[in-house]
Amino acid sequence: MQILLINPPNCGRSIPEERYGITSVRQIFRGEPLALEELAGNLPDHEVRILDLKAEPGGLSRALSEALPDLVGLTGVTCEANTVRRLAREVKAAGVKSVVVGGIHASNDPAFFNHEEVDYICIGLGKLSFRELVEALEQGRQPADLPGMAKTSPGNRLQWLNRDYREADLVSHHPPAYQLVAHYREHYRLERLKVSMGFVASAAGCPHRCSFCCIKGQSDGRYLTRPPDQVIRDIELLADIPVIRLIDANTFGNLEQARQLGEAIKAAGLNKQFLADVRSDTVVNHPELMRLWREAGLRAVIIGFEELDDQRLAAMNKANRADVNREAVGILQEMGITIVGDFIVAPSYEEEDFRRLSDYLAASRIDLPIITVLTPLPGTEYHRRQRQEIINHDLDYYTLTNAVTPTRLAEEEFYRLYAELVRTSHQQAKL
Ligand code: B12
Ligand code: SF4
Repeated sequence: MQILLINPPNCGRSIPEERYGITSVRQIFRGEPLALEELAGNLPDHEVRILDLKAEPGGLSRALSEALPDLVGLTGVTCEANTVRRLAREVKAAGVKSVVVGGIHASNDPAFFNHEEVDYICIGLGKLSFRELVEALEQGRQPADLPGMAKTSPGNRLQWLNRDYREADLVSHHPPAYQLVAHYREHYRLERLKVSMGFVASAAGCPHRCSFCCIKGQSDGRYLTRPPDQVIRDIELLADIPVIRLIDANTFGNLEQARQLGEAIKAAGLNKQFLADVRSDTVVNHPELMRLWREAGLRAVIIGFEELDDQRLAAMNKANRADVNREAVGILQEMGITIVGDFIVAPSYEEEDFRRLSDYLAASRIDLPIITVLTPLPGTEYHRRQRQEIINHDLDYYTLTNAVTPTRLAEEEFYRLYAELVRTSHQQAKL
């Protein structure tokens, strides 16, 4: 079967830019479409191409005219969801028989794609369900009972069988088809350090349940890990790439597995630098694990600090404390590990809250703060709680840099203070 997998272009709209001419909060991120490479790697008997519209924004008509695929698969996050539907319409209009949508938005809000331009919606990890679907379509069947794969039924309530996600659903014995994006490789760079960066997955999901986080939808709340030898195989496939981003939401969610993977990477002598997500309580409770990973090449970590006080952390169900966050920064700094710190400003922020965060960041040893706006992402607990408060339902704005619930300050004032915080924290960045 001829399959075209499409990564949507960089998209998303900005309220501060459109209403107040503030352009400084707009962010452009780059990286390879690992989800599509993973799906393609599991379809070795088919002719699969990957079109990365982030790297090649005008590439759709070229890709469709080169050879009309039998099936198109699209991925996307929430701010890309409208674009994914638009792309699906274009693809259908070109005569493609089957269109399948998956990814983090489809997994958390599948009903959004229950429209005629989409045939199937993949809910969760989906590597196995996608292969099963491709095989069925090839045999001329249109299954409506594949676990983890909803058949659309526009106008009706979307129904599907849940997939009970297990390690087997990671299908790690096939590596991602990195070769399919070789011609885009120059786009996948860590701009700040001017180096090429590759993505590798070692785990899926997260054992925690922060109320604002959409990761639960990836594997129906399970935390699943891949065998170390298969992670190392993937790292080795990215032979010429010096920096590897482990894209797991939480690389250290299973301590024993993380220890084994760290040991294995160290023993393999891969000579790579790694960037991975870790919680601050893991750092504080298991500094020996961080030390091991430092020796294995861990160059930088991304930590969700989110807020400055315990009350607000508790309201997010972060299951962590502000003093633990502070202690983790000290431990990592002593080990020479660079810290990228995520912080979330709430639409309820007042001038004093912005000032407090600004003072904290100026005094802290966090190398690169990333500051987003608290957003009720569909599928999250926070969305369920805030549903009635949402004033902006256009998913183009769900970039995590817009307030989609009312700001307590006058809106323009909120964005001016937010933009100022982003600007000064970038100026002070040590990375
Ligand atoms: C790498 C990454 C990126 C890369 C994406 C590379 C690309 N696709 O071009 C870059 C750096 C470009 C990026 C950008 C952004 N990102 Co980002 N990113 C991630 C990260 C760290 C990993 C994603 C990943 O590769 N996962 C690995 C793959 C294998 O898993 P997966 O995507 O879930 O895919 C599996 C299944 O979903 C399924 N599947 C996926 N697609 C499809 C398609 C089909 C057809 C099928 C059948 C199945 C299927 O199969 C896959 C294999 O099992 C996640 C956090 C995380 N740890 O997951 C955030 C994350 C996805 N990003 C997020 C966000 C918000 C953004 C940005 C808006 C920027 C920002 N402020 O953070 C931009 C959006 C781009 C834009 N402006 O248009 C949020 C999304 C929240 C949401 N619901 O929207 C996440 C969850 C992080 C977070 N803060 O919570 N991101
Ligand atoms: S620890 Fe991180 S990945 Fe896990 S639920 Fe919380 S925010 Fe999401």
